[in-house]
This record gives sequence, C-alpha cells and structure tokens, in this order.
Amino acid sequence: MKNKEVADLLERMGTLLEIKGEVVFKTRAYFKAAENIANLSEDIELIRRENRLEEIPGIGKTLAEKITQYLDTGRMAAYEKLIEEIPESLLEVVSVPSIGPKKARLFFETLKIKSLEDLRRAAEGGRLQGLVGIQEKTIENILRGIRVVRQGQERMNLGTAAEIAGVFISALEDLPEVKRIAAAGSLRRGCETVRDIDILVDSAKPQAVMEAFVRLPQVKIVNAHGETKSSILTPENVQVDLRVVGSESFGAALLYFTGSKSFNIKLRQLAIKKGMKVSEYGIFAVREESEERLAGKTEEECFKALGLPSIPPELREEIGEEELWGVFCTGRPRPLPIFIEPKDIQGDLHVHSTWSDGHNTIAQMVEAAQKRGYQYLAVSDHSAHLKVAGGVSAEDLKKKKREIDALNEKLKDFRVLFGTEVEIDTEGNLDYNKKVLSEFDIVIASIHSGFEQGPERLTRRLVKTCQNRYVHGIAHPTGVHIGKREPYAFDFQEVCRAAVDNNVFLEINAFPVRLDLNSSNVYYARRQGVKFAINTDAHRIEHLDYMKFGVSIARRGWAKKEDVLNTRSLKELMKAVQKH
Ligand code: DGT
Ligand code: CA
Ligand code: ZN
Repeated sequence: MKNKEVADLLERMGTLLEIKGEVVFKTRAYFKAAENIANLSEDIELIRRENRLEEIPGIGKTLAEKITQYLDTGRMAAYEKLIEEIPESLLEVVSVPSIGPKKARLFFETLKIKSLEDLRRAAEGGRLQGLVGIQEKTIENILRGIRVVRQGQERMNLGTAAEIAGVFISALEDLPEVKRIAAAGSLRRGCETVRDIDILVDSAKPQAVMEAFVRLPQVKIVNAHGETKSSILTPENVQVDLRVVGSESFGAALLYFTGSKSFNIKLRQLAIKKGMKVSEYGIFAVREESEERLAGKTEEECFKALGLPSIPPELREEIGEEELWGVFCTGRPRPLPIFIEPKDIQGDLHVHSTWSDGHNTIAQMVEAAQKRGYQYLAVSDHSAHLKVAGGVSAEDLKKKKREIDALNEKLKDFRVLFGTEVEIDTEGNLDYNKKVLSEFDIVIASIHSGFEQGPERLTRRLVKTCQNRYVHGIAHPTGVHIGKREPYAFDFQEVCRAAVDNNVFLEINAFPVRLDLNSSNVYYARRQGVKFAINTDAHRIEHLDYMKFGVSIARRGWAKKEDVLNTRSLKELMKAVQKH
C-alpha cells in the first residue's frame, strides 16, 4: 500500500507551502488530504485504478490529478517545482520545536539557512542575533531543539524498532533452515529508543539464512554479507544485524547480544568469582587444563549454570543495577519479585474517540478493547479549550455521556467509563468547572502548553493539579516527545510526593513517541510509593496494541502488578482512585 507514502508527500508539500507563505486555506487543504489518506482503510492504488480518488473527502480534481501522476510515474511535478524554490531540507529546520514556518522563511531569506547544519552554525556563530523576534533565550531553545532532532535521527522509538524487527522476523521465521529466531539488543530490553536492530537465528545452515536475509525486499543496502553475520540498511536507513549460531550456543548468544554492555560486564565478573566463564558460545567451568561446557542452549539454562534465576531482559540495565546485584551477591540470594506482564492489564484509562481527535467511535473502541480481553475502557477525550485536538464542549459532554450510558446498558461484563483528559492551564487550573468534573468516572489531567515556563511554575501547576479533588491521574507527566521535544523542566520528586499525598496516579503513556513516564522515572517514583496506570493514548483502534510498550517501560522500572492500577478489577480500580 502506498497510502502512507502519498500522505507523507502531501504533508511535506503542505509544510513547504507554509514556509513559502501560501494562504492558510491552501496549505490546510494539503494537510487535510494527507490526514484523510493516512486514515483510509482501502488501498489508494486500488482507488486510483477505479478512478475514485475524488470520492476521498478533501480531494478535488487538481489534487486527484497530482496523486494520479505520482502513483503512475513515482513523481509529482508540482512537488518538484516547489522544492526548486523552497529546498526540501527546510523540512528539517521546521522540525525543530521552537521553529515554525515563519521563522524558517525568515532564516532562509535573510541568512540562506537551508538545513539543520546551516542553522546550527548560524546559531552558534551568533548570526541569529538581531533578527526580528529572536532573543537570547530563543537561540538557546533552537540549539537544544537541534540536539533533540539529531538524537531522533540517530535513535528510533521502541514502536518503530518493534515494527521493523517484526517484518524481518516474520519474513525469516518460516524458512525450513530457521529453528529459532529472536530479537536481541536494546529492542529486547524494551528501551525507549533503539539505535540498531539485532536479530539472532538458530540454524545449522547459516549460509542459506544469510542469502535469504540479504535478498529480502525490505533491504536497501547490504553493508556486510558474511557466513554467519550480515548487516543491512532498510529504506528508512535503519541498520539490521543478523547473526546465525548453532543450537548448542543459541541461549548464550541471546544472552550476550541482548546486553546491556554493563549487564554483560557484571555477569562476567560474577562468573569469574565462581570459577566460570561466560561468552557468546556458552557458559564454561574453567579447569587448569581444560574448559567444560556447562550450558548454552537456552538462556534459562545459562542463568541456572551461574546460580541465577532468569533475569528478565528489561532488568538488564544500569537502572536498578544495585538492587539487582544486591539480590544475588549477598550470602542469601532472594528470588526476584514478579513483575507486571501484558496479561495483567484489565483496561485502558486513556483513549480518544471521534468526540475529540480520535479516529474511531466509542463503540468501535469498545469492541476493540473487548477483543483484547479488557473489562473496562475509559474514553478520555480532550477538554473544551484544546481546540487543535477537537476538545469536547461542556454541552457536548452531555451527549457523550448519554452515548456511553446507552452502550453500558447493552454491554455485558464490560464497562465504558466516562473519562476526560482535561487541560491544565498555565496557572494550574483545569479546563472544566467543578460541576462538570464531578460527572466523570475518571479524570486525568495533562499539560499541552506553556512548556517554557520554567521549573517553579511548572512544578506548581502539577502539584496544584494533584491537589485538585477531582483529579485521579496525570497523563504523560513529563511532556517528552521522543525525537521532537525534551521533558519540560520541573521537579519530579516534588510531583511524586504530591501524587502520593493526594492519591493521584502517574500515567505510563505507552504511545511510542511518548513513553512517558520513562523507565528511570518509574523506577524512582515506585520507590516513593507512586501508583501508575499504563495507558495507550490510542487515537484509533490499532493504537490499543501499544500497551505492550508501556508494560515494558513499567517492567524496566521494576513495577509489579500491584503498582499498576489498571491491572485491577473495575470495582477495585474505582475504590483505588477514590480521593480522601
Ligand atoms: P543500541 O543498539 O545502541 O540501541 O543498544 P544495544 O544494547 O542494542 O547495543 P548494540 O547493538 O551495540 O549491541 C547489542 C548487544 O551486544 C549489547 O547490548 C551487548 C552486546 N555487545 C556488543 N558489543 C559488545 C562489546 O563490545 N562488549 C560487550 N560486553 N557486549 C557487547
Ligand atoms: Ca542494537
Ligand atoms: Zn490523550
């Protein structure tokens, strides 16, 4: 399907036209068309073949012609003409958070800034000073923004990594030569971001596996093609490394290539103390004359040979390292706690519907939640003043409530919760009044503006929100947007304290560009007694699948089932969120 490709192209075109200074109704037409195409469930090439492009909302005759030309020839003349005038690399420049189309045009016209690198040089060289609307603080923000964008180019988010790895694994797992296949590295550990993808295969015929791998259609460039190791780049320039090992050492290799490096070092030190050796080939007992192989087939067997329980990949990190090795290195090793698992989740407390900026109706979201075995779903749409995200007016809330009541009458063993994601304003007040707030089953509050206020005011806003008697939880508490925006500056310790004191949960937002709280936040907050909810922030039914990423983050923060409120039954959940 070329839907995403076409949508991306129109989106880029809209942004470039904005930089050019086109009128709003024209640029908006491109964004709207891009959005509608991205949301199609049908293949756009099929629609084009049947001459139905103009039936897509927001697509008129001229746009339909442009899309047809692109689908038939792989090029769009209007786009190519536009980028002669407005260089494509300006898209990088506007991806910096503090830079909108107007600033990008200003920099381009006055200083010939065409790319991120041009911008960095100009900012560092003091050449932005004195331009209209540019203050010292703006320049600092720009430089910080450039660093975040660069990091985003180097490391993808966990969701993207899982998706790409999944494509390669499903393409290879059915080969007769492949006995076992698994992702290793930072992806297996569930890290928020991943630099490259490591895949491991158990096979007695490495060459056949290598051949199949480098010939996959998802391979753009083959950087290395060896007998047991190959490395390729995908069209998105993501590096995928594939290694093949024999059955007797698959477990040891998986252990080794899962890392982290720091965990591997600790493991080797422990082995040495016990007169053993760990390598990617196996676990060995070291004797004077020889080495005896103790384990290697499975990871479990390797851990056992070292006298350890199976340590979950998410724990093989510097986060919690002291706690982890403290458990094993004392005279009386304790068993590890039992950490939360995806199957423990009973519902999602933060999803959107067509009442705000969601793509699916409440009924569709509910059906999808039931398919996932949930007991409840809180439909937490944006509040009135978040206009960009179609916030629900107090008036419309009554209709939404009636819709939910009607659904609940029909549903068996499932409950739709009347929720909201209410805006915290710049002073820490909420977007709905007390009367409106008291109607909801679940109120989660979040910040979408005023990120630059500085730590004092931001902390005060969040603490005040925790103290609000109608608020049950804080959504995406740090505001991070992976590859786009750093967390806003605030005192996390103080907010944790306010959350505990006021019985407010902090969300682990599972949406892959958020993953907010992150693993370190969870590890810290849990030790302060904070309770969590893992929510997907789904804007369409498919997004409900992001739950697993949130669960990985929770596990990386050593969270147990008890720490996460949406592992509880509906009754227990409602009891747990009661405010005193
Ligand atoms: P990434 O790719 O930066 O997101 O993080 P990782 O952890 O996937 O790192 P990567 O891809 O360089 O290596 C995968 C694993 O292989 C790593 O976690 C541990 C193991 N490994 C690779 N090179 C070394 C090394 O030089 N020493 C040790 N002890 N382990 C290594
Ligand atoms: Ca890696
Ligand atoms: Zn949301």
